[in-house]
Amino acid sequence: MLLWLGASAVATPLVVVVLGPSLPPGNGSAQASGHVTDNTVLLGMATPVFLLVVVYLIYAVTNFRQQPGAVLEGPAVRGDARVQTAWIVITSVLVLALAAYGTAELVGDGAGSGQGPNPAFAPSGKKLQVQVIAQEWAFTYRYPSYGGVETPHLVIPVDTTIEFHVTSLDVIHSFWAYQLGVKADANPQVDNIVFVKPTKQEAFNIRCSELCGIWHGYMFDTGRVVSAAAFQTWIRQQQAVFAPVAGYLPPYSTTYLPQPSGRGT
Ligand SMILES: [Cu+2]
Repeated sequence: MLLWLGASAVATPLVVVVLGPSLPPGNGSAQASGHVTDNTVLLGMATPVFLLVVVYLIYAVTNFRQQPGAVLEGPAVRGDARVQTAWIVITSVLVLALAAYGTAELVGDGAGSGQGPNPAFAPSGKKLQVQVIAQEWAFTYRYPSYGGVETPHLVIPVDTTIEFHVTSLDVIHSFWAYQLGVKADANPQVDNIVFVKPTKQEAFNIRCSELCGIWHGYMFDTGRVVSAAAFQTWIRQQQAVFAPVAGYLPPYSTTYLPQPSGRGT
């Protein structure tokens, strides 16, 4: 017990203070920073549990080793009210505390996960809507507040709450913006809403995280978080570049149907 207490007293602060800040997914958004905190809490709580197992194992291997020539096993230990009670109480407290903590974190800011068409937890204040359209095998993005322009790249302004509307034109995909701490399923005919507030101007990785067909592994992209001014410049460029095809786009909608009528023409 003393060995375990000593090891925990040394290792737990080290894990929390030294390892914690470098845990995934980084600090690209308020939600991603929340994930880092959550991962640190989980790892910090798991450290004494892990050490209990390891310290006991090493102690048992060195101290309960069978002596040469011995043929008998030690006496069986059956039932110990104190140990059993301690085990049930401690593990219950750990799991229930994590459930409460996880719920509080989720209620706080949605934690960067898709909340479906009617989000239970929506941040207040100004939001920029960006639609993420998945299809085999690429993502495209529409900006309804900029005339519904559709672009093959995702660029968003820093320190702005983004309201992603994630949908699919065909099969089930999943929109995963790693450094932003965002993951949301892209289902056909579903408007899956996810909120994120990027806090760092950086490039971020986008991947499809739902096996969606033969080129699923190539369904990735690099997005960028830029300054508000740079975003304005970029979105105007996109509007100009895509102006000639704008007339061929379907009107902006939360979901889209495939167009069988277009086949064979
Ligand atoms: Cu996909």
